[in-house]
Amino acid sequence: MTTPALLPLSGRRIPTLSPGASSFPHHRATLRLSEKFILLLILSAFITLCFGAFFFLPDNSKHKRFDLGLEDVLIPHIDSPKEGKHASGQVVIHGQGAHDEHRHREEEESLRDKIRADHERALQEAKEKLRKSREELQAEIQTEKNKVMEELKKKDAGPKPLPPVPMPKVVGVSDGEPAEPDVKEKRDKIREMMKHAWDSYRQYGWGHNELKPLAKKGHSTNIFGNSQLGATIVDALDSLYIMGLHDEFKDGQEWIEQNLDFGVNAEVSVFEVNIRFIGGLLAAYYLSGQEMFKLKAVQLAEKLLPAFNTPTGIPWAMVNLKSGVGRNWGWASAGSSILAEFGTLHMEFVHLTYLTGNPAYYQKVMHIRKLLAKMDRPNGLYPNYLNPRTGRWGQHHTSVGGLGDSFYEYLLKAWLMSDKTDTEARKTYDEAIEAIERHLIRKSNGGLTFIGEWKNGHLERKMGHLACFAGGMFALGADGSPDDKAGHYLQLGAEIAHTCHESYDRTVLKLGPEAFKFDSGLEAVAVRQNEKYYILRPEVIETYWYMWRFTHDPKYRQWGWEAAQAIDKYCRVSGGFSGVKDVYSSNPTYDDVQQSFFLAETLKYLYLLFSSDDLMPFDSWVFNTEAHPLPVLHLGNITLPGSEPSQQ
Ligand code: DMJ
Repeated sequence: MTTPALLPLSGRRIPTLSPGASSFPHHRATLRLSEKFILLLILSAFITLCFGAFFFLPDNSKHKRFDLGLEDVLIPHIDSPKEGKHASGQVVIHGQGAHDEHRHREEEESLRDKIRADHERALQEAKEKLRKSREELQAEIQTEKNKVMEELKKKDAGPKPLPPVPMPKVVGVSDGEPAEPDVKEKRDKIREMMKHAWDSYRQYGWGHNELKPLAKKGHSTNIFGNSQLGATIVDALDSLYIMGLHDEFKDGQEWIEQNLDFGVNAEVSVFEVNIRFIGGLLAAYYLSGQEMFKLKAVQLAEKLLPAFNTPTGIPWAMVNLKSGVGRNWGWASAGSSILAEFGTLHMEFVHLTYLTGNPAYYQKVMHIRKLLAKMDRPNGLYPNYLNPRTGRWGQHHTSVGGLGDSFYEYLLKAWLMSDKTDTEARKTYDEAIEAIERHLIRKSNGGLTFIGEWKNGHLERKMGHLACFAGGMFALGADGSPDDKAGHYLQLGAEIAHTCHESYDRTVLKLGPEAFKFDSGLEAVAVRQNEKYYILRPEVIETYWYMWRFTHDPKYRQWGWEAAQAIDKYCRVSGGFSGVKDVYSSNPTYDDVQQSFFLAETLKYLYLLFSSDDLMPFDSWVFNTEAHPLPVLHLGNITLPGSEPSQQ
């Protein structure tokens, strides 16, 4: 048997004595050994106790150390004149006798309890907060999710239908074949020109915005951003329909259905997109009854709405279709928006509200009208520039041509389109036209009536091709004008038509220049080289058509035919139709652009000029500024959403 060694607390079993093993001679030695053993045992038990005491001290004592540390950090205010702090951070009580010491201990204890309670409460609150924020976060995520779902649902369902509003009666979409064979022949020729323009675009520029008829490829300008939105397809659709080119119409319809997507990263002109795309899609919808066109128009209109997010509600000229960020043209006076742009939204936007039941469109354009009505007008004239941030006019330039033109046109047409119930629009138009006549319209020495441009109190005796549309506008507005001036305005329309015809007739190509002067012995001719171009514009032919409808004077058909022949002779190329750079040159160069408005307007007006009046009659249809026909809204007792007095 080996002598048991005092084993450390290693867990090995301590050996015991066997009962039958003791005898006296060994007794003393045995006893001594036992005593030693017992002593060792007691000693080891004591050491164990000390160790245990160290490791198993009550929590409380550890907390005390921790609490003291916290006190140091959290409550420096426990310092008092009587108390100082030890370098270790422990509170040192300067002795004042046993009683004081006891009292201090009690105070300290209660202070600790308070701190502990505060601490626990703070912890609890923090936990609560964390738990609450998470919930809030979840709630926010849920709200976002719901919104997206709603949007998706809305998208799926398309625009909200407007149940009680009847579809306007689509009348007058007849063949319009003229009785006279020679007129029919001319009309057929116009249809053939349309087909050449369309087929060329179909072949060389399909899906692009416009066509380069000489290069035989697609073309686009900054008004459409760097996009391929098929502007020519949308702009041409209703002309194709009216001309009975149904296969071509179907082709365009299919392209729009499958390809026209407005979620593109393109900065477009709000005005151009409105008059060409929204106007074109709405007209295609009303003519064909195909819902798809309406849905596309509404999708696009939604993309334009962010342009109205300006301090005044006057929209930016351009908007990025994807981001919704808007801005103005860099060239516009003092960051201004342009009168003819923000003032040429009314017709389309009223129709959008009518068709969708969404008051937003109507409210946006009515807001513009109300804002303009409140502003001072120099000499009763509307300047072309208005700053959308400040709501102040920019340069005091007024024009019935570029930058001003269709603002006046839409005032009149808002009245006509409302079945003559929007008398506010009519009154605004009458007042504006009166001021224009007083300050801008003059007779040249040779007896030609022209519309000049007003620049800071000075009349520039120059008229743009664009201003030639006004002949048709004066004739269209004659009926209903104040003070029995219908005859006067019809006459004014005829005079403008005559002047504009002269601007064509005095050129070599028999096509009108971009701008012409009445100055220094000059009458209706362009002076500057950069004003001698003709880019397939419609305004002069547009006026011939209106004048024809109101007077049936054969000269208007004659003048229209002259223009059609000149276009066919000088602008036609194998890849479509091109603008020309100098109408005074017998050997003109081409600009190599087939503008989308050539198909939308120029050829449409020509076709209507050689059709009978029962095709698209004026009492049922109003043409937007891009010649897209929109039906007159016979609203009767229907109130447009958003037009209720409280919402205006
Ligand atoms: C067309 O886009 C519209 O008629 C617009 O109002 C101004 N001019 C162009 C064509 O010239």
